[in-house]
Amino acid sequence: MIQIILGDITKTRADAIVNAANTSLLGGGGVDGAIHREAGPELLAECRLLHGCRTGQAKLTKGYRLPAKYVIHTPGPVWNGGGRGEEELLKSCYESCLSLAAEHGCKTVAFPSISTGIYRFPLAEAARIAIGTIRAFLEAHPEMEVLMVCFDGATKKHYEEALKRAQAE
Ligand code: AR6
Repeated sequence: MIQIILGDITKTRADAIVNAANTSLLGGGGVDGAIHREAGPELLAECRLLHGCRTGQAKLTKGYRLPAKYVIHTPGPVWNGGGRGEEELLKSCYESCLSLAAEHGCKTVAFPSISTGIYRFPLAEAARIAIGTIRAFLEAHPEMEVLMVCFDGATKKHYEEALKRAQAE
């Protein structure tokens, strides 16, 4: 099942929350900054041991002071006009995070809107890719539940619209 909610992912009770990170995995602004702030310094200490992550891939840490058990860190693609593999890379972020969550026995996984903030990925396009990829994964893993945690109303609207369209197909 996919649920789309308005909220702050650092407060979300899920087995795993996803961090829209950068390839250093050493923190940053946006949701990444908020997750590190709430999780506490132990998160950064564990991230230092991971030696970064490639765009479109994912790595897992504990959640420390967060309500979530795990944080799955994934660097999304920076939008550069769409001709640099952005779509495939964004799809790969969602797939990599969901596979890692399943491997660790997570039943509930919460995602932020990867790449649509500082990385400027167009929202409608990103929502379509995210929803399509999550739905395909859930067909093979019906026991899992995915929450899309949107930080603002415009983002939520785009994900709801993408879900409605996918369900109508
Ligand atoms: N809960 C849920 N969503 C949030 C929260 C929150 N607490 N805070 C922000 N968002 P962004 P990106 C939303 O910029 O585009 C960092 O510096 C935000 O409104 O966080 O993938 C990293 O280190 C937007 O809808 O991530 C990278 O360098 C969405 O999360 C870079 O930013 C993603 O926005 C990654 O950029």
